[in-house]
Amino acid sequence: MFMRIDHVGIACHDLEEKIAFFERTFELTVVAREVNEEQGVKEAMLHIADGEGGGSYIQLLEPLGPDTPVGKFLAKRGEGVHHVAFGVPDVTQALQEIGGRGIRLLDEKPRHGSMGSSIAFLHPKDVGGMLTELVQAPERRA
Ligand code: V0V
Ligand code: CO
Repeated sequence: MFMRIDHVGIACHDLEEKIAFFERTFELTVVAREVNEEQGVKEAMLHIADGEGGGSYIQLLEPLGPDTPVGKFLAKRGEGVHHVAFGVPDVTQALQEIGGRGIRLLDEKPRHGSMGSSIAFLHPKDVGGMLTELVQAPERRA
């Protein structure tokens, strides 16, 4: 079901400051930036590697406000790992299969994610305390 780890999401107060830290400390490069109103974040993807089915990234997340998933997380827990995202070939099918195994789905259907992907989240309480995201890469156009 999981093809790879697509990204690890890290919650931070100041996106620009964290990007600069990751660039100078780990020599990573930002390959995409987006404001995602629906998810309540301003985010940046830093490229790690390319593999079969897509790349892997660090995703830095700054909340658009306190009453958003990442805003609440920062207030409660402070900066740090917010979620782990797994690459799947078909996010709709993966949701059906995982939901059928009794895991609570935070999204019944896929939503818009970084770099044109389709994403959906699983409840952290049902996955050993880890907020889990499923990512389907966008269709490649010839
Ligand atoms: C909350 N909890 C977490 C957690 N956030 N546990 C692990 N990791 C997290 N990130 C725990 C929390 O401590 C509570 O446990 C319990 O879950 C319920 O949390 P809550 O504070 O009562 O509820 P909320 O309102 O904070 O909601 C939490 C959930 C929410 C996870 C339901 O954040 C959500 O729907 N997230 C999915 C969307 C999202 O995170 N979007 C931002 C990334 P205790 O204290 O009761 O034990 S967007 C993104 O990744 C994009 C765009 C992309 O990849 O392209
Ligand atoms: Co993510």
